[in-house]
Amino acid sequence: MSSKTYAPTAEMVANAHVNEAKYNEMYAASISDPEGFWREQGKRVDWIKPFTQVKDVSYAFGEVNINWYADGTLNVSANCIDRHLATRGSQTAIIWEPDNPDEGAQHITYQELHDNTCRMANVLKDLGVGKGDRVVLYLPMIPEAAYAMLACTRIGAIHSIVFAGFSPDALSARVNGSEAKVVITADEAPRGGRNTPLKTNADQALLHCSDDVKCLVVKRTGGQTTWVDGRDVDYNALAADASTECAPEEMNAEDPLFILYTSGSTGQPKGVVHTTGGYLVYASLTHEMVFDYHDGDIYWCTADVGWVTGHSYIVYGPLANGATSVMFEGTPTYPDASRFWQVCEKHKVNQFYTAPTAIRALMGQGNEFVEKCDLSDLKVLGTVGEPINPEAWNWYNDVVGGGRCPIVDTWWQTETGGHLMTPLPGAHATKPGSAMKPFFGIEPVVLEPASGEIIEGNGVEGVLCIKDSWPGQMRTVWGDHERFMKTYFADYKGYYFTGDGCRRDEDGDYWITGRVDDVINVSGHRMGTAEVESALVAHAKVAEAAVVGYPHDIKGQGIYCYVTLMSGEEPSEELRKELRTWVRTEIGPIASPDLIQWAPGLPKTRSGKIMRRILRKIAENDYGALGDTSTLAEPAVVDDLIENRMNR
Ligand code: 6R9
Repeated sequence: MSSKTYAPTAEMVANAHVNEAKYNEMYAASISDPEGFWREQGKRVDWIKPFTQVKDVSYAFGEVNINWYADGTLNVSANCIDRHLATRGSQTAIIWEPDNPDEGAQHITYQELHDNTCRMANVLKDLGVGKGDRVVLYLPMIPEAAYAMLACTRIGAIHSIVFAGFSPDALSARVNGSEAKVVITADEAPRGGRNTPLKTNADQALLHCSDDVKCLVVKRTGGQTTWVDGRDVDYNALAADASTECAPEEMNAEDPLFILYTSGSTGQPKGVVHTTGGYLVYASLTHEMVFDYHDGDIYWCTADVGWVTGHSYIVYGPLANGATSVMFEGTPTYPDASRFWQVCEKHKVNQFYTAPTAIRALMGQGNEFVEKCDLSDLKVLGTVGEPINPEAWNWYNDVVGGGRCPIVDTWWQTETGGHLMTPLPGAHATKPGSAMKPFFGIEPVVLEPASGEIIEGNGVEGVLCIKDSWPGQMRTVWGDHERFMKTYFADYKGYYFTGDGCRRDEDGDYWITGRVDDVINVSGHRMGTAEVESALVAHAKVAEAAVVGYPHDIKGQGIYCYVTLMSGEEPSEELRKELRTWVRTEIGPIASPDLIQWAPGLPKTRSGKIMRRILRKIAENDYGALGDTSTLAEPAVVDDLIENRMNR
């Protein structure tokens, strides 16, 4: 394991918000006096009624209850827009870069953001949306996605964004799960030169939803085909006449801000709930510190607003800080593998934040795509979503960053609202692949997986939990507080259980080793193996299925499916294709199986439990190390699976 460190340049250290001494001092203060630390940080946002209480948290199993700034009131859109108008009304808030570069970028000022957000808010109000109502967004990466998010916060509605790559089935499940009043979508979503028929997908989804749900349709390409009178509403027509003023609703700090569905190890995706005050404080503080954002910088996070990264680090964090945030509709390789770097050059990007899967894909295309662009404005590079392998890290550092831009490898989760572990650009010498240090207020603990005992000292490995709360933490699972407690607070009592494993090296720096549960991470997209399994067994010809991850050069992990067919069904290449398409329609293209192995039987214990450990080893091509197989009901099943494994 590489232990070479990369120190920030003297210039970076001198200009950064936080150098090493300041990090040590602030971190120590945040742990010894969390109340005092977060009281001070709470002042980052504008309150309508200032808070007097800071933290009121119980991690006690059975009564988990998380509150921050609970008696304060505020409005998120006022913090992200209105409070900047006096000083930066004509500053660009969002630079929108379309899928096709020939279409030309848009620069949206804070004043324009205000006017368009208010228009959207008024349209939603006219549709009967009010405080506490849910609105589902199923949109391309267009400025209207940001307007819609901010418009919801303006009127106190709770948004739930469904990534445009999800299928109609996944969309209807989320519309129903959150009992949304309105779905906001667009005619089509251009990505990588191809158009996804979003409205057509929404039409299919809405067949399975209440007739009362309205569909607000934004025009993107003009490729509209169907229209359901009485249900579908033309956004552009209404927005043209809508007022550009809409008073922000006074919200309690603990009122829900958004729901975001994410995958876990069991069952269907759960609706992660974030609330208003603590989330905004945390998103804004981490955005400024972790990217070392300074006034006037151009900041670009390549994520989609359908993921938590897009929520916290395209919209809420940057806009709360009055930043200029780039919003990109396209893909890293369209029109060619130079696109990211051309956008960096064109908009003089200073902070660039992307996922390891994109870095690996671009690294494979050759350096000339990077080298032909002027990347001299870059100051800080970031990665998120999955562990980054040292080879990709080094390429990012050397070829993209020219060896002078610190890489912030940010570890966090949908549940955490913002970064929990990451180096800070001016404070830490980095190590390729290490998330390095806890952020302010975060106290990681490494636990013995079986006993839950704390493992002290350095050079240790175990499961990663967090002691105590931070303001950006999720508060509950939508409609199911029991599930919230069971998922995060039951296995290791008194701690927040992250689901990740980690190593604390000899220097005390942290390395995330990956999920310790049945969650896999495919191209940085989080997926429960159980979801893919239930999609497979929903197919008439499938009797049983077990899904595991396996190492994949570009995606990080690929989806490996063991499928047992109904008796009488014959395996064939056509059926493989059919099952792949089936899973894509059930969940979405991101869940497309990479490998499907026909399994006459699955390895099970005598009590009937599938032994996933063995399936994982076979998929990893590590069948020499199957471990204890003595509890197998039918050992011969394993020999067959090894014999016929897919990725030799
Ligand atoms: C923000 C986001 C969360 C899971 C998390 C972990 C993995 C995220 C990582 C990382 C290693 C990093 N993960 N960042 N692993 N290094 N820098 O990705 O949220 O989609 O909820 O995924 O992603 O396994 O538990 P989410």
